[in-house]
Amino acid sequence: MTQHGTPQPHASAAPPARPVDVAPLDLDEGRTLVADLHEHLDGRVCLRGWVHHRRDLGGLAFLDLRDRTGVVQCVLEGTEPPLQESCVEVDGVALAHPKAPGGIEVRVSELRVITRACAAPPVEMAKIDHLTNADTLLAYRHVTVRSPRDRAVLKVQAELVAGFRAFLDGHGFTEISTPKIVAAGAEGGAHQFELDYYGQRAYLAQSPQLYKQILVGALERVYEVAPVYRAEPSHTVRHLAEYLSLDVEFGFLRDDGDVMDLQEAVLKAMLARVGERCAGELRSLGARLPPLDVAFPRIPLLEARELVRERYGHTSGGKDLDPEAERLIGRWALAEHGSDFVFVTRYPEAARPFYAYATGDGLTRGLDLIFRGTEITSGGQRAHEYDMLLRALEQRGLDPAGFESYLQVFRHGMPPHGGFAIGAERLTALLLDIANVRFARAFPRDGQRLQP
Ligand code: AMO
Repeated sequence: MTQHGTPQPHASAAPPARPVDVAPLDLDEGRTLVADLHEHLDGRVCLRGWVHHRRDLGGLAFLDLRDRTGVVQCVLEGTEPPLQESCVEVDGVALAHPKAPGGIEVRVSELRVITRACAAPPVEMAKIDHLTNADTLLAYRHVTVRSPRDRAVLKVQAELVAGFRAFLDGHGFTEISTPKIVAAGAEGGAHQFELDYYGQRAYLAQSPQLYKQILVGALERVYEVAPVYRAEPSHTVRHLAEYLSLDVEFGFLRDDGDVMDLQEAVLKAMLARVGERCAGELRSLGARLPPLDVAFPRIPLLEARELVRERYGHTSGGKDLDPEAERLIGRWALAEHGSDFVFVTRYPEAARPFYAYATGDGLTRGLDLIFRGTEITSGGQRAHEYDMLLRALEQRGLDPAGFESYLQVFRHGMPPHGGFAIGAERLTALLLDIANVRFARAFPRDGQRLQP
């Protein structure tokens, strides 16, 4: 029995349970992966994968075989390879071959077709180029997404997300899952997808904002990895109608400085992981990691606008920074601080949603992070007092009734808190120098696209 007043042991402070013995599982039994071929030089191998490319050269057929780890050149005599993208299994011998891509070639003794492709792919997989034919590539995305380039992009993004989770798991955060069908949008009235919910009007969630804040009351530190929906009126290369939002929210912070410290640490951990695990992908995409030993500079929005005007002669339109001003402030951060990142802080109330923490001087503790000249995150400290929120809603002409359960939480003790959200596709695209954010999502949704 615990004596009155003695602190209860915290669940996460308890010793970890003994690991359960799980039988080892080898899903690749009897098969050699392309990435492991160098360990089997001059030995017999059995490969499984897709016919990535094929060509005939006077009695010899060359077949590039692709599996989940890479592509290798295979040479066959006498057998005609099946159509591109057919699934095959080949037996053969792995040989060092300096002229073959990757330095290895497989001399095939037997080829078995696992699944025969019935039609040639609509686009030559080995020759995909994102600068041309964007519409064609997206129209046939179900096949073109198999290209080495697209696969590399998705791999890097998966590592970014895994790095995000790993870092936060290691710092006392709990992963949450919040509704994507909601009664009111958190990010302002426009740009919402409306739907009929059993006869009631509902919307697709623009962000998990209000729910992640509510769950700070339960779990103190939370994060979510989930798609969100924006009925964007503008068709640009940086906007999607559905994107992956990497959301963070945590309680008991001092001010927005803590939000920036956490954000910087998370992003550096994510990028470091990509550096460790995706060297091949980065090389093939010609991408470079930003320097990770440089602190991200921080500049208040009003100073940033002024700086951009004085230094580059650009007057930013609107209350925010326009895209050109973002690009220029990114240029300044690189020139003056050697940083690919820059925080823009202290946004005016008029440029932030009602939940931002207002400091009473017309400004907020809301901030954005710019990476290589484009905004990739928004965040900041939030209003955590009931009256403050009511005032902010009224100021914006929003009906408190639409936010009833959210507002109620602020009557039950919410700590000072804050957080941020990273747009996963924007981060991926900027990291990998992909001009159109659509190519940083497996199946992008935009004003023109609902298929595939
Ligand atoms: P915000 O609306 O600024 O903030 O979105 C956060 C980040 O999400 C990305 N993003 C998009 N990416 C692709 N297509 C879009 N249409 C799109 N819109 C936004 C951007 C952006 O920086 N609730 C707040 C976050 C917070 O304060 O925690 C929010 O959603 O990279």
